[in-house]
Amino acid sequence: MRVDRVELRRIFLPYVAPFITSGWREEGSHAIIVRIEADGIVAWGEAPVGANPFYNEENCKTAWVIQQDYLVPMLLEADLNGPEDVTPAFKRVRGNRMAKCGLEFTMWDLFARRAGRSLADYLGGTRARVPVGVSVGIQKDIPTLLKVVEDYLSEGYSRIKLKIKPGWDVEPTRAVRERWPDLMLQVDANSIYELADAAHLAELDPFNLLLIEQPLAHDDIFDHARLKTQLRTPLCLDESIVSPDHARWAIDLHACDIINIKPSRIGGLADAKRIHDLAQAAGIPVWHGGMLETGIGRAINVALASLPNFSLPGDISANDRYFQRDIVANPFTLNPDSTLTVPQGIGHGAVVDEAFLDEVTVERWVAER
Ligand code: OSB
Ligand code: MG
Repeated sequence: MRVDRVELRRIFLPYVAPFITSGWREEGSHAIIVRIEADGIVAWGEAPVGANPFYNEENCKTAWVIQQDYLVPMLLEADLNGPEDVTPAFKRVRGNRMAKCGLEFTMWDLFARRAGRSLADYLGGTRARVPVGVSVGIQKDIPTLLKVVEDYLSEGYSRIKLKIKPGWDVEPTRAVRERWPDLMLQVDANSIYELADAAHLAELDPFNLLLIEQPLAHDDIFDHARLKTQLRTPLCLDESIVSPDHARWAIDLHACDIINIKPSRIGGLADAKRIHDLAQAAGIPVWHGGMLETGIGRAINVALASLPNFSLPGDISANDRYFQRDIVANPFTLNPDSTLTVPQGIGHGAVVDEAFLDEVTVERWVAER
């Protein structure tokens, strides 16, 4: 199959509240929204890039340039037999996985639609509902944090992740754990610590956390293997796992107990599925991370999270946790059991609100064959 037309949009869609981690603060989504036409079918996707290269090396401007100058021309040249052919077609472009994912996701939606199947079913999903939680950014003080967590729990979320950093780690985690002794609780450091901080990180061990996510450098595997021997809390990698090879290296080196899968970080759904499968074969649980996606990326994440080895709740909250108004007409709502329902319609199932998308579009670009 040949692609006929690709339309890219940079958007800005404000969050309900700024999102603050150990390394950055963002006020809204700077995602690139992708629309592709092929074989008379229209499909949509999203590259959930941010304003700054503080999570990984990319930002919304680098992804925009790489898509226009390299990836879209390569896609228009390619003859695709299925969505698995997209990543190989981009092979000459090193890295830039977020730029790649926006196009790759859209082609999965397109092929699923062509097959008349839901994306979840097309990917091999087995669940009708996926368990989810909330990732809580760094707050100004502990009373504020307790109030924010309490509000999410009263909305029905049953798992909370706390962003941590030096000076905001043991005490806030202790405060949340003391207030809710049975809560499913985990923490995420976004690469701010060093191996020399191992004894400090071990102070989190008494809090019965599900996991600690990415304490050390964004591109490290070796030191995480060292650190893991010094912690009782299960160690989870996010930033470090950018490909199936990285997952294999981390598993072989015993650098993690658990893997966070974000298909955007990995450059697409095909490689994300490979990581899911190899982790399952190795007995390593995975869970679905998030990049504060719009409703389009969120629907894609929900579809992937319906695969069988996603065994912990995902960072895939309902749309209203992120945006007052989203660019889709059918946002997810939280079920009382802290799950989201996997869409059963054709493709990923997100219905784009094109009029509102126009309102939040900052820049638009089109290429045709
Ligand atoms: O490290 O998991 C992360 C958001 C942006 C970039 C990195 C991360 C996050 C989150 C939010 O934790 C997860 C979500 O709710 O989308
Ligand atoms: Mg993370």
